[in-house]
Amino acid sequence: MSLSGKDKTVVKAFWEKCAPKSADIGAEALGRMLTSYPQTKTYFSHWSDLSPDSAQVRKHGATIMGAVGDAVSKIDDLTGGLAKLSELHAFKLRVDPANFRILSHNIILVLAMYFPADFTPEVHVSVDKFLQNLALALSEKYR
Ligand code: HNI
Repeated sequence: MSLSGKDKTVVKAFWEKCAPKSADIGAEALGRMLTSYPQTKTYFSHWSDLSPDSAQVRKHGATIMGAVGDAVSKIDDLTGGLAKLSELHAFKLRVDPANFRILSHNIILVLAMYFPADFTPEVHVSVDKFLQNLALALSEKYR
């Protein structure tokens, strides 16, 4: 499902609000993913502490959300913009792409938690589509 012009406008405007909280949002989303979907922990077994508030989880959550913000700026060409990151996840990290949906779910949840007033159904639809397209772009190099 490709993003309409309206989806892109909605996502960009909502991201303006989220950006200052990006690190916290990413940390909370990653921490929740690791706790609620413990099968995702296998990829991070080289970390010493996988609990939601650990320094490693917080730091990597910020990294992931930074990449999501970067993807907002590449919204017109997610496949090209995320090609290197897709290659990394496919060939080096070997992350099963099913996990991209799981993380997206946790990101959506945290966005709704942090911005209950701004996260209208309209925003929900467009952000969900954006994260689906982001996951698809990250899955591109697996073929
Ligand atoms: Ni992901 C590293 C972005 C989903 C497992 N990941 C990164 C890095 C970025 C990133 C950026 C750092 C790259 C570098 O060092 O050059 N990851 C993203 C994004 C998403 C995502 C934007 C989806 C929205 N990653 C996932 C998922 C998993 C995952 C769903 C596994 C469940 N990622 C990893 C692992 C690393 C990683 C593992 C390496 C971490 C480390 O520190 O060793």
